[in-house]
Amino acid sequence: MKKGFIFDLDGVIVDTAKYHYLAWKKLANELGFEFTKEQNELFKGVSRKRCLEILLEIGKREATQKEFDTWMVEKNVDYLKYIENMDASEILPDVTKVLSFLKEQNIPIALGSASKNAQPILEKVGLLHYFDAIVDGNNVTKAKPDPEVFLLAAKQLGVNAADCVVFEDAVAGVEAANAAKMISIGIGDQKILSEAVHNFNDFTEISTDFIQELIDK
Ligand code: B16
Ligand code: MG
Repeated sequence: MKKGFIFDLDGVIVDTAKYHYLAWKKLANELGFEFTKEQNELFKGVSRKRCLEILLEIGKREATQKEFDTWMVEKNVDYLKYIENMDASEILPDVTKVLSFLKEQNIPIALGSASKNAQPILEKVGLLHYFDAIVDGNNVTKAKPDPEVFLLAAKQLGVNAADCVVFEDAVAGVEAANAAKMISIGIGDQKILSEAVHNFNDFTEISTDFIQELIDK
């Protein structure tokens, strides 16, 4: 059966969580409260809108619809400034090794990200050409843990959901991959991502032999 591989972006291909953190922290500080790195963990894989809702809960702040919309834009304007100078040096270790191996085997590759900034980031770091399909926050109506993003990616690749492998760093993302009946691979802390079918700290621990086994299964 033809296999497809789906990559999350933030935390899997690049560490943009640090830039999201700086932009959310700036907004929190402007609104008069603190926002810690630990709290930023809650934002991984979560849509921008949901992140702002959580931020306001943390700061115990009410917002009118107009304020909410303004802060969403403000955070993204700041985030775009932080990612403006991203380049290939920000690709996480051995991600390119796995992408190149899949490409050599003619295995279709998709991006499945909650971010609305996914495509420009892939362009900046020079990885866009690896991807046969890009499904991101601009294409879906339901956020992870809903499987919509990954099911749409599988559809665009022309691969059955059950024949897809998903690399994810967020609990919501692993849940979404499992809900889509895909093979979930957790990238990061195994204790946090315990629901994943396979776990690795990062791509340096993933051998091409292991990828080949997934392709041949
Ligand atoms: P944006 P992923 C997610 O990307 C991030 O993990 C999450 O922290 C962020 O809020 C979300 O994208 C939306 O990003 O504001 O750029 O649309 O991990 O699903 O690739
Ligand atoms: Mg992620």
